[in-house]
Amino acid sequence: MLKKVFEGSVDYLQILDENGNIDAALLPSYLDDAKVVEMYKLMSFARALDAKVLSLQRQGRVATYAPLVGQEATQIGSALAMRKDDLFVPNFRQHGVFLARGMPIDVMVLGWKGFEEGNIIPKEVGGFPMIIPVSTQMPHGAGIAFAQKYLKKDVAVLAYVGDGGTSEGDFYEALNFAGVFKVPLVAIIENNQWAISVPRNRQSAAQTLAQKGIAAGIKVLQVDGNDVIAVYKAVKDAIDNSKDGPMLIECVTYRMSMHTTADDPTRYRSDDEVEVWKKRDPIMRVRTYLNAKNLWNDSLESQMQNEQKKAIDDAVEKAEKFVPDPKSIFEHVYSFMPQTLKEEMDYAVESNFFMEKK
Ligand SMILES: Cc1ncc(C[n+]2csc(CCOP(=O)(O)OP(=O)(O)O)c2C)c(N)n1
Ligand SMILES: [Mg+2]
Repeated sequence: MLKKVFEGSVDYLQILDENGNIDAALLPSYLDDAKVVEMYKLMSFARALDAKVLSLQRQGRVATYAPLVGQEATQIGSALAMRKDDLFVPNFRQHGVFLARGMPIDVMVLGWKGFEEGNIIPKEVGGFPMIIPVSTQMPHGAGIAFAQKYLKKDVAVLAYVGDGGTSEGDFYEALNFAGVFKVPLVAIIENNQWAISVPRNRQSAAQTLAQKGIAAGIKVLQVDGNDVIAVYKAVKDAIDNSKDGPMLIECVTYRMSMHTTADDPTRYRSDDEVEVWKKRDPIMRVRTYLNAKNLWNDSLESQMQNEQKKAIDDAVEKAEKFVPDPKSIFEHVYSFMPQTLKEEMDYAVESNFFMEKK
């Protein structure tokens, strides 16, 4: 006997195309004009913050930085879809998610300056600290989602991972666990086409990254990750259904800039490729849409830009006045601090190690 025992498919969702045209039949009824304006403002804010931090890094005023430019729709669309008590685990590029969830900008800047205090996230933000080891946040996310279910809380957990991160064992283990235990996990792949210098087509021979969830028995969807409305709808629907189990959403987007400030993308990718993606910009299409509906204009734009610039400049000024407690890098590692570490801590305190030497 030979019979087919499984067949799968992956849907792709786009609602607002790159020219600003909307697919009215797919526009969710719960999305009003004010929400789209909010999306536009937050995406612009995330981009303005990104540009500022990049320039601070180039001046030696913050340490290594991972730019988000190009990925605003994925980050803002998914963050705005979260309910008040929902939680999220980021990797290292989700500054837009933090911004949309109300993370104080000056605290984010502290993190980029390398201070532990930048990892103190207000509870209402619902975020966990950024992580560097690729994909380790995924089992955390699945476990946190399991805890919500165990505690009978109606809380969903969003877990962000890159295209590169989907090749890690942690990614599959998290999805497998989430599927078996039907936990309220919404796994979001930010497929920005690159994992440092490794392109998407070297990452996996699978036609989509979304289909990796099918093997785990969970719902999957591929979304235009540069369409904030599609991302919002996909994630909101996944959250609304999260009590019934997890979902994997692949957001197809593009990393317009370098991997981090330690990277030079011109060494491994062509300008032509970047030009193609420039035309798919996530912010421009929303502006075109809002302009056509008379919901936006140049004067609103310059007012917004001024407000956002002031908020960013004030936050940077505050962060630059921050005096770090040298103890903070030693404490909270061991419950009983080893003598050798204590000696190093005492030396750091006595010698004013972190203060600028005059
Ligand atoms: C376990 C592990 N391996 C390698 C690295 C080095 N590294 C940091 S980011 C990165 C690529 C991540 O690519 P992707 O998951 O697509 O996320 P993106 O940077 O594109 O947002 C690598 C290999 C690491 N931090 N952790
Ligand atoms: Mg990537």
